Amino acid sequence: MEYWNPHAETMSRDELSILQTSRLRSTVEKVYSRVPYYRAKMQAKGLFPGDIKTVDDLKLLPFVTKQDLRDTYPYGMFAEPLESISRIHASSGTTGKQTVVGYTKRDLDLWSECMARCLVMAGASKLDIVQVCYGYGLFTGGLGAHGGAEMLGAAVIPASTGNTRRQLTMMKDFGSTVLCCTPSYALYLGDSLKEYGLTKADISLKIGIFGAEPWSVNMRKEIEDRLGIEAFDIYGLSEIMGPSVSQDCKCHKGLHVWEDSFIPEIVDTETLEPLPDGEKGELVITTIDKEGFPLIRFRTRDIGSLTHEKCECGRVHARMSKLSGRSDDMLIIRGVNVFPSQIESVLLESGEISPHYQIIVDRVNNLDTMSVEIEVSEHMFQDFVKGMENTENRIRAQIESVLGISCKVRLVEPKSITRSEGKAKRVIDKRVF
Ligand code: DLL
Repeated sequence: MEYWNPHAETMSRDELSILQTSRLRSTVEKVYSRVPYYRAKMQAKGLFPGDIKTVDDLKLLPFVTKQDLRDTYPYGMFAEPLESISRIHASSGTTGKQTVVGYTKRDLDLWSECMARCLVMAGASKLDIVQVCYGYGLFTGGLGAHGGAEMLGAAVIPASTGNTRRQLTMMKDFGSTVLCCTPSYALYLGDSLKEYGLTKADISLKIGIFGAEPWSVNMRKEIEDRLGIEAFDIYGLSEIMGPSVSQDCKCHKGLHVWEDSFIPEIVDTETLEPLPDGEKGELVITTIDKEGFPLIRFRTRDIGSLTHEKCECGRVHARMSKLSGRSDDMLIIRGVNVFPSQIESVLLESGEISPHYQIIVDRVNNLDTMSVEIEVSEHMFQDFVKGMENTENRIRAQIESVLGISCKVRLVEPKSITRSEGKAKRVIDKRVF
């Protein structure tokens, strides 16, 4: 069994707890003294850093939400001065302000270390050729996977997204052995082999590291079969640390959270009380080894469960289940986070249509599609037909520029969208995860 960092990955639970306690305490002290937001929230609860003596005391601390990050936009939650920040990332797809995250040089090294552990956990080594088809940019997928593969000493192909023909040509000609991308794109690449006159025997891939969106065990099997690889599920989020917060090992029985850097908790979605192992709830993460942008009890909105049972792979780190949804209405479409409210604000701003709309998400040829059906108002419908296409195109362009992904827009007759007696059903998601 290979480990990237044998000591960090296989230390005893006792040793890990001691390490977590000391790192948690210094993180809490640091944010209390440097970030007014944390100080105010802790003071409101009558808490001082000294009250946090062990990891169990974590539950005393207040939660942080995405809204808190927006309220302190852009740099209000940074715990280091900008001169110490080496890189800035920002999350995609939020209404209004993005959430901005800063990494010091040491944070970037920690990120690469976590990613290198993930790669080795999947069986990769410095002999591999890693094709990274996650987007490079403010999205953390591309640069995150890239940094880890470089630290590992593998050869990295920074392919980024798009141009399937070129991706497959590179895969074949350059002899890529590890593929990093979203699971839906992996399936699409698998399907496209035939179209370009290739079979899985023409490529050298052996490992796939897929994440950024939910996917099922069945989908894993499909991808493995089509590309002739072993596929791994990698999790992360911009606010905490892009890809490599957790990933499954060769046992495929849950995703190991690198607990020497991130303490995971599962809380009840209603009461926000911590839940025991095995129970499903919202994943909350505290970073204990980050300098630039530490986060205490960040509510991820992702739903899953945890186990601290020892894994057959020998790693001590707790495992989270595959995620089974979110506690908010965020959709992930081709890896891009989309809030229905973003689409709604484009529609309302356009001022020419009625407020009845429906977002239909589907998976066609293994790629997510999104279409928006919007009712035109009665009085517009009379003389509308000729202007219809123009309006559809204009709204489509606005949505695409806000979200950064393509979609279809269709204007439909008045009263043709089913009315609901309670909350309007804005999203019809036909995808099966
Ligand atoms: O998606 C970071 C990432 C990049 C992870 C590449 C893995 C690979 P965000 O854009 O901030 O960051 O989106 C984070 O995506 O809260 C989950 O809802 C979802 N997500 C990420 N990985 C998985 C996964 C990146 N393996 C949000 N399974 C998270 C299910 C995932 N959902």
